[in-house]
Amino acid sequence: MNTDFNLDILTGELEGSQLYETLRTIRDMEGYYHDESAREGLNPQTPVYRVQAFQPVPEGTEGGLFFGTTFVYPGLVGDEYFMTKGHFHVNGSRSEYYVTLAGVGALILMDEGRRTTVTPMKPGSVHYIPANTAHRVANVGDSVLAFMACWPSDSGHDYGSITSEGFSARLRKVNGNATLVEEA
Ligand code: PAN
Ligand code: ZN
Repeated sequence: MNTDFNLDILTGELEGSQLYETLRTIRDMEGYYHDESAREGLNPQTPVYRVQAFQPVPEGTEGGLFFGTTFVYPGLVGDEYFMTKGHFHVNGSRSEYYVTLAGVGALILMDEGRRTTVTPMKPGSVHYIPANTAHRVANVGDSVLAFMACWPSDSGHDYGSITSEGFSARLRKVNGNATLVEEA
């Protein structure tokens, strides 16, 4: 297998022969936003984010690393910014790096005690996501937010606890400002 590929460090675009592509549209985001009726009012085909990933070993392999770029499009569902679903790693000890390449956003982290914090993302910002920490990214700007990520190939993605319990706080646009609002 060819284990080299190219990253455009300005846009985040990956180029290579063996990349996985995932597109998440408004239709795919059922249950993730605070205002479900606002989501239902949007065109279901509207792109929310796209992921390109390089996975040189089978998912679940111990000791391997995966690499990917996520592009989060600008937009709102009600007053909540377009964002990734967010997840815990199934293998909770697995951590991850995010590096922002383009746009402005926010990294939303929630630890096992359901304490949620937010960190600004801008080109060049590097973020270490510790073990046992749910992670989600929101685009708070008017252009595409691109960030690259590197994570262990045996991390796994647990979305179920996000759809059932959610994060304890959400990033919402309040009086024009991105504001972390605790869930009622
Ligand atoms: C990232 C995410 C990517 C999409 O590669 O998988 O940004 O977000 P969701 O997986 O929450 O939809 C990562 O954190 N990998 O572990
Ligand atoms: Zn992850």
